[in-house]
Amino acid sequence: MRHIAPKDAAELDAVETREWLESLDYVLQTGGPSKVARLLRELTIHASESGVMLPFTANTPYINTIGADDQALMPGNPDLERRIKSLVRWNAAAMVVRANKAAEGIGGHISTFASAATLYEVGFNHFFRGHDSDDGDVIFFQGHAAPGVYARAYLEGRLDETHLENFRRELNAGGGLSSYPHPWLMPDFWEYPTVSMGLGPLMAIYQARFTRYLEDRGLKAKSNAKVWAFLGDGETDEPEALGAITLPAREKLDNLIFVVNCNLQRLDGPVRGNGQIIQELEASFRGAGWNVIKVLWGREWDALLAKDRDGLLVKRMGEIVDGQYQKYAVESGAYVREHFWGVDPRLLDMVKHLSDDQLRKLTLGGHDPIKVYNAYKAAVEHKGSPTVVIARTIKGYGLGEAGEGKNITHQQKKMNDDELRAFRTRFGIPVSDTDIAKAPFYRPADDSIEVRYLKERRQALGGFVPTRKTRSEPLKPVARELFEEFHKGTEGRKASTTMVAVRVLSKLLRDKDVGRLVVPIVPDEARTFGMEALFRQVGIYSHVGQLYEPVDMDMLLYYKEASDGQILEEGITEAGSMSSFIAAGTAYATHGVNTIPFFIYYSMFGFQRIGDLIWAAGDSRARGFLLGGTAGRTTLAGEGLQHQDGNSQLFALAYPNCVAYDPAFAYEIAVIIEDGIRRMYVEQESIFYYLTVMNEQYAMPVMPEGAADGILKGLYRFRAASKPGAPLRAQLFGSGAILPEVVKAQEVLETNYDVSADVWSVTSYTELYRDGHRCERWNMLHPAETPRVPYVTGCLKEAPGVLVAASDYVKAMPDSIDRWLPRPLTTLGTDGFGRSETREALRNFFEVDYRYVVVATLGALAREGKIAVSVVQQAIAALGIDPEKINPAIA
Ligand SMILES: Cc1ncc(C[n+]2csc(CCOP(=O)(O)OP(=O)(O)O)c2C)c(N)n1
Ligand SMILES: [Mg+2]
Repeated sequence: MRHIAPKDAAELDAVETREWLESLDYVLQTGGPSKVARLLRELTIHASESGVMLPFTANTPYINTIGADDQALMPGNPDLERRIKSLVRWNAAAMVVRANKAAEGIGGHISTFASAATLYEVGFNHFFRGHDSDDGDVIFFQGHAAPGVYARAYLEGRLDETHLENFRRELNAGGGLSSYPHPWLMPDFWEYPTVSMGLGPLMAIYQARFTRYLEDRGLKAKSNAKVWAFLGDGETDEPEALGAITLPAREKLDNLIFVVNCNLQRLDGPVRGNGQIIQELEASFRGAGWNVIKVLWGREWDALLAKDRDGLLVKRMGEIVDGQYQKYAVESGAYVREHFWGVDPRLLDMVKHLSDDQLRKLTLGGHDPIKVYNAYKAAVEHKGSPTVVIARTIKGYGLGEAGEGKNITHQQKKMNDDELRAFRTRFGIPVSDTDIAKAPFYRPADDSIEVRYLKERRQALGGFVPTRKTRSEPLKPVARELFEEFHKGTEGRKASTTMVAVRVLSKLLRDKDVGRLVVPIVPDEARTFGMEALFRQVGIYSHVGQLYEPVDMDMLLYYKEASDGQILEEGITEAGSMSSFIAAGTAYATHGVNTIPFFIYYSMFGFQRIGDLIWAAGDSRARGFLLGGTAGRTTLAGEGLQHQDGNSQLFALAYPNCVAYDPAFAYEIAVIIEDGIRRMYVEQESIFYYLTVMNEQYAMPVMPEGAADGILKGLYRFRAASKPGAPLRAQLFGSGAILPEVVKAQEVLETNYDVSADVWSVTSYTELYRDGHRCERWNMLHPAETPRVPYVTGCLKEAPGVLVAASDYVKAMPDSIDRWLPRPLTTLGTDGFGRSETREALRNFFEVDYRYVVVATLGALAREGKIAVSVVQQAIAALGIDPEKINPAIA
């Protein structure tokens, strides 16, 4: 074989490549893209049949997905839009700078919005539809970009200078602005909270899915509304951000658009200094089945790419790692020429007509309105799958020396006079040098062409965005008859509170008024909770219906999927289910539909696992019922440490608008749910409910006369002492499945120890605790007035004897009300890690069965000198308790 010099080989390669490319161009010109695609497919097959192993890649080259030739012209007035954008930029930055001048440490972010301004402004001027239109979009704004959204609302005349002045000073006179999107704090403005990174994109996915659900079930007219989620590239590190992206592709949610602002930086530094976040994201989203649109290069690059016949530039673009790209962003044009272009004389040649300054100013795709417009246009027109727009930007764009592209930029909250002046000049803001130090806000007059333009645009697009308001009418109360069967008890038949809750749910689903509004949500656990009858009764929601014959078709309760199915069977994702809960629980505002979600799940995987989403539900003013199933540390037998929940009631206490109950009996559940629907959907309170329900079966008693009020307040006397005048007295508190143990203890105390006890059902320590503090606070602030008496104090003030509480949750629950009781409370609870064991063994281990209630009561009586210590010792022995057993709290 003839020896070929390496140089010749390279040239041959180049010639060969060019020939292939020219052939391809010919096919493209004569046959069009589909023919090219077919040929490439054939080639791939042929190559692999011939033993060629093609490396897998889910990536396309490091260039814009939409080529310059395929671009549409941008409507509107680009110059005016640029001017408006500059004003938004200025006011957003001024807001943060001023907040940090007035009060040290108040914080705020300039750089996030600076990088995303074009991404938002193109949306505001051309795409985001307000709720006044039938197609109102739902937009999840990146939390740290909030200053930009406020700045725009200021130009729109929706916020005034006082608001901006009080950014991050929500308690200041005149009204302030919350740091981030919080519907709880700004209920007329923000729709959804996003600042806990990762939750926005996740909630957006389920919001898009829930919109489809409403449409498919006929609860809302079909529309073209979109759900937009804006997120940071660093944010995609959060498992929640990308963890559910297969769902919208599977469900073909073309009403969902993600926009990832790839400024290549997170808080501390580069997102993927040694890699390329854009390519990584592209591969993930393409792999998941999304329509991916990369917007990497601004219009100035089009001409350069057109010259790139041999693909040298594209290759060079694709081989630079992000840390290096960030370096180019902060360096001079000469540096970029030498280091980026200088690797190949042919590349250098391409840019020889550009000055260093021009070279430095070549814009990126995410800063070019035409590129962004085309990406969004393609996204909203795309059918059959969700779209992600991956836009490349520079963090702190426009800040120059104050932080553009620098690692510190995320934290930059201040700008000195020089930096402000430079920023002003760059964006042409009419603020004089003398005023610059004050960083004044600037809004053109109402009849200025800028303000008129932006208002016209918003009007054409269906009103201001974001705007939150309640768009539904209050419901009528659910008819009392529905709940009455539960007040009567089960006449000795055993049932669990889970069975009762599911029966209430099933009856609600049949109700002619609220039935269709009920949204059962379950993460692959319906059978665990005995809900499988609902599969058939109302069907499992699936947009496409059921494309297969279910294996259990011949059974009564077969697995029925239907496009108008009502159950959201989410699969094994509590986070996804909770996001559905948020979508359904806020539909009264977002969609004008009063859907009532019931999300039932393994209680341990609720607050403990997805507490941040539950917090977001509270912030979002979501309504509905969370049902923590298989709850109770000792009630759930067998499952062990990871499953047995003795914590969730404690966690729930910290969620301000979560009303939590640990009910024991059927009628308690019925009373709570009936009242919950009334408070949330009739009275329109911004609260949601948490009920723990158990799988232990026991007979459900008849509701005692007049118990309803106490059930709701958190405490009522379930069974009075049979000998109220007895010398030895006690008050026993029990909750949930531990209440029957307490009732048993009452009997043993009476029979064997002559102690006569009242038994109280504590349905909610949380409610008692809140009421106690409410009264105390009022008393503190009104010292001259008759003190208010906490409900629990009022109930117990005359009650004689020692006080003992037992619950299946941590001891902190009963302890939380101790201060409002007439005497100290002896507490039994389940602090510690669970165990795989029988219920009986668990209750012995955690010291919460009737025997411990007896011993605790006797011990308290002994401490008061009412009985001899030896009686307690004898009881310990007689009841088979080992006083030297290990302490479950630390075992
Ligand atoms: C769950 C969570 N963890 C941490 C933070 C703190 N945090 C706020 S912004 C930020 C960096 C954001 O980077 P990126 O997502 O790339 O957004 P950018 O500002 O660059 O647009 C971090 C870590 C947070 N808000 N939420
Ligand atoms: Mg970033």
